[in-house]
Amino acid sequence: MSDKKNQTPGSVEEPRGVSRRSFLGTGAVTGAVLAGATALGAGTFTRESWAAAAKEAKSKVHVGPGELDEYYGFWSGGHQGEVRVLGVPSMRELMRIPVFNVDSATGWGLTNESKRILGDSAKYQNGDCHHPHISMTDGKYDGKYLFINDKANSRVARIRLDIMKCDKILTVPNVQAIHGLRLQKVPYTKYVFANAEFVIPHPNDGHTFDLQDKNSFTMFNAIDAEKMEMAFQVIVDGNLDNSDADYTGKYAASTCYNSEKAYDLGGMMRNERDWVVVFNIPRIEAAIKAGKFINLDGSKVPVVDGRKTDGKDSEFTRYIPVPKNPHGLNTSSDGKYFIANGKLSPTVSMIAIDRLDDLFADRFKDPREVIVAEPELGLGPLHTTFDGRGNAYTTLFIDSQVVKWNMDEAIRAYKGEKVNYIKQKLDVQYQPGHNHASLTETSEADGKWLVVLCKFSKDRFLPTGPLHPENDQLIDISGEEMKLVHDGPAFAEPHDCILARRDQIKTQKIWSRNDPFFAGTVELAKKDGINLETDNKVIRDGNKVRVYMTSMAPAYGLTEFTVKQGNEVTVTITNIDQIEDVSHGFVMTNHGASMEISPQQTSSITFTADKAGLHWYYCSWFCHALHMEMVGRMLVEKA
Ligand code: CUK
Ligand code: CUA
Ligand code: CA
Repeated sequence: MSDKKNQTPGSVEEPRGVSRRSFLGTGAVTGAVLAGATALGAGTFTRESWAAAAKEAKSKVHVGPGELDEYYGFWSGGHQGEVRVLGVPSMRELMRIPVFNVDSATGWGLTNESKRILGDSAKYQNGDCHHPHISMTDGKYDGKYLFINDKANSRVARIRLDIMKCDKILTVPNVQAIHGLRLQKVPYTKYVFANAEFVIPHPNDGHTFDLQDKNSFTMFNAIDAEKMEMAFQVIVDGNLDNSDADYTGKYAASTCYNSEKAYDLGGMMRNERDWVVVFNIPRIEAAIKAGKFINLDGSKVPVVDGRKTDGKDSEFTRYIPVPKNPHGLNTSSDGKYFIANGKLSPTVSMIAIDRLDDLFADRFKDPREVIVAEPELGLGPLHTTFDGRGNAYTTLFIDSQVVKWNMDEAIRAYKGEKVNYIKQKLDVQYQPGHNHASLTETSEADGKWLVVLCKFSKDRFLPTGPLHPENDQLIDISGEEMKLVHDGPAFAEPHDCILARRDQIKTQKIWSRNDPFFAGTVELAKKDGINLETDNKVIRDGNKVRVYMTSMAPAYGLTEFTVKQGNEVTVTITNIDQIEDVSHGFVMTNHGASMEISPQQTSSITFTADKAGLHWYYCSWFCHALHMEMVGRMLVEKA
């Protein structure tokens, strides 16, 4: 049961921290003040109140042995670089999908198949994922793909949800730090919209540090979701943080916290207002079709200029001033609003999407006429999510709370009516960033579960040394009152997650032999005249040796082969088991080589046989009673 003082029914006034808010209201907030406020923001609980809440919660989230979860959750792995698959509400981790990291178990980043997908970017072994999003058709998840950004190396990756493997990675040209990422919802996910966060000079050839120059800017990026190629880029004023798309297919919007184009804390907080920039997708498409675009810094991607000229808007964009360093941008599941979360302002700004046509037709004197409410919610609003029943849930980073509020009532209050739009404030542990309600990004938001991704766990778990896990909390929102039901430790700041109904995700149980994931390897084998399902052969090609074998529990098709010292050895294995769940592995001891070969999969890995001697290889996936005996030997003859 949640604690009485967490609920502020009917109260628009923030019960505590008023002085802190006035601090934040001034233009002179410094990093130190912010950090101080952060440290103050938590701690109104008792061990007893947790214990009571925990007892009631247990029955709700209990998914018994052998039972299946109702929802798939896809979690960003943060700066660890992977995507994790969880079952909700049990919060059990089901799988990990390596993307921007190197994975020892599956061989991601080591195998030839993964290196082909990673392309040039294989040289980076780190990534920083924030925003996982599932492809949509008519505003509903179609279960085909999941897309995720890499802020660290400016990439966007696609995961095929039928096999839960990454199949495409694109480095976005001429920008730095892909952060906000969202998908077109309607009519289908034609575009992946990706914000590049940092302003850089163009060309970025080392000629200047100057960010105020007119050739210093960042760009909004649209990627063709099916081809995973760049579709277009839009130059913007200021910088870009988070984004979302609407339910008409016409508009996308992004927050900007650095309208100042500053490089320091004080500078980035100078303006009382930054903005939300709205992109008119049909106008951008039309301009590109008509050839009205430029190319930038040696890239072939069509670029249009969405900046203002002498205070006049471009045809492609509109800038809507909103208070102070906004962060999250969320489209309400009823399709009516873009909601910008104030961060340094205690408010969120509700932008009426049905006024955007008029905004682009220049029918308003002030672009802020599209704002239909600016409810005051608490300190540090970062992200908002929706239950499909007219309520919104906003994380308050500094207050360490989630606030439930009603959107219609907030609009009435903005018009001057005396309504209490705040329904409840619930303490979370601690400092929440994203929150995500089940199916919230679609027209089917069902208001059952809310996941809150807390940046600090402090005392919630057994201590793990100086580095603490984050705390991903599960909240039951099916009733009138939010109820915290589960604490889930998570590694390295997941930032964001997404929940889909389990019937929306359809996976294959074993690989198809003609899956494109390893088609490149099958192609190479064909050139060697190999039948992968039956042949166990060594092909010698100068300094290169290609070893082909099958695997079937509990044996490899080849239990020995011989190479010369210095040879470049490629081992290609086809798992001819047809039984679900019988995955094999291949590890060549002392050679840094390891990979997964699941039923009907072909995998290959290349290494240098640089040490003369006998080297055992073995199966790493426990596949059979005689799994330990699933071994072979490579003899490396002295050069
Ligand atoms: S961001 Cu991290 S809490 Cu990258 Cu979506 Cu807001
Ligand atoms: Cu095959 Cu263990
Ligand atoms: Ca700012």
